[in-house]
Amino acid sequence: MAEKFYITTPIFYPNAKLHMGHAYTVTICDIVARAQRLQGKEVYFLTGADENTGKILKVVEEQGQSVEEYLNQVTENFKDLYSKLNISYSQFIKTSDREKHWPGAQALWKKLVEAGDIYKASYTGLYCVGCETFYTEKDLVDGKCPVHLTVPEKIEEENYFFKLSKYTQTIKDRITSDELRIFPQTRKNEILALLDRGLEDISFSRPIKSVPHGIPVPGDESQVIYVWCDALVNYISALGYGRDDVLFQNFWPANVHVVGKDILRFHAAIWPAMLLSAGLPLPKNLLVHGLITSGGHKMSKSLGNVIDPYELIEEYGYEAVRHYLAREVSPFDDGDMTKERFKESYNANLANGIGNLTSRIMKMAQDNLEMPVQVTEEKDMSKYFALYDVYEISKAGDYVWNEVKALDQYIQENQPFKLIKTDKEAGQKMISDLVARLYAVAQMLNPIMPETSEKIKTLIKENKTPEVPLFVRKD
Ligand code: ME8
Repeated sequence: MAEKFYITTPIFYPNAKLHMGHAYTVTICDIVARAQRLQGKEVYFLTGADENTGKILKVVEEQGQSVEEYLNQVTENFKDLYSKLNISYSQFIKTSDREKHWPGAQALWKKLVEAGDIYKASYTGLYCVGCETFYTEKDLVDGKCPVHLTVPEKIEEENYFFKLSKYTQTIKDRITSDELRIFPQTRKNEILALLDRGLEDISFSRPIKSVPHGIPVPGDESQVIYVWCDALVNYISALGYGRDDVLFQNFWPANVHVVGKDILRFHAAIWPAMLLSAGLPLPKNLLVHGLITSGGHKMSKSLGNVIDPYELIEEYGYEAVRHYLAREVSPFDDGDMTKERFKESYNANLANGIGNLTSRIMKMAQDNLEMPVQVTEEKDMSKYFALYDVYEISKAGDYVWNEVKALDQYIQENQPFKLIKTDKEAGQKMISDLVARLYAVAQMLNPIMPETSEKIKTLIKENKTPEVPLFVRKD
């Protein structure tokens, strides 16, 4: 039976349009998913929307839509971007889905109760609805939420609390021992430092009036499950936890949750604690990527520097966007992106790089070989795929482009187009070898640029030069 591989993206909030940052997360997940499939694994790739948030209420009211209509529209928008980026997800989970998500969320809640980890308490706190998080005075900057720069709401209410503090040591042990492995090391250190300071119990429910479309707390209809508790459960509810758990049995624990560094604490502390409380295995890996900035600043509407993936897809094609995200943004650090840098990389790596190389080699092949080169699928690409196992996505991209460069250099130094005139047999052999190496490049390219990979393979199988260049230089 094929080895299983379960990978997830965060489920995104539906109150704003997806931008390049979201595109980054789903694209690197897709690249990892495709790399695993190529190695023969059975992959389950989950994504979705985090819908039970109070953030949407204002927008819904302004637009005069029902919550359901609004959410369905947003889902269509999310799916549209995923399809434009050729994201090979298995399921899109919506947390408003009463059939697929609610039973899991409520079943998990009951497990927390059974473990004695839920208790009622009065609470006074500062809540930022943008973050869906409580803050303390000392977290604030000039009295404002450090992320949204808005004054948080002062809340006084009776809530259900989760005994997060109880799990501090166990989580610390699991992370230290890499049973729950966190990539990169810097994020592992960051969460370990947080755990050293100790975790505090956390409010895990809200009054139903704050999120009327939220999931009711089992046994207390006046409260809804806190949106982060509800959202994290998506990773198992989507697999049927709490209803029909065939997929759950097959795919849990997740091989990797991919998240941005902004939500590290939720995934490396709160989620593991919930799983421990419910007696469930922890995910194996957490890939915590950095955030994409634009021209050195956080992307924001007011700065006018939000990079819209649609615009770049329209101008350069979606595979150019996948290429940029895979290669030019480190999966472990923040990465800056500008339209100028995008164009430079496109011209150097795609138009003048792989596009030009394919034309050069296939022109020589078409003109000088009587038959297509008999290529075989290279099975042993272990060195290349090993990079994906440790989420070195941009290094994997570089690995492919190093071979592109090596082929360019080989042609320049050995000039097969001249050799063929003086020694036909030797010239043909050299060109055939180049074609075979180009085929290996196409194979490696598959996770990053699946369509270009197929195009090159087809050209090789038909012994043809591309009728139009694969990538046209932009000026
Ligand atoms: O936090 N660069 O949703 P969200 C890179 N619903 N990635 C970015 C980014 C940027 N500039 N901006 C956003 C939530 N992201 C919760 C998640 S999961 C159970 C619930 C990506 O819509 C990145 O993956 O605010 C980040 O973690 C996520 O979007 C936050 O998305």
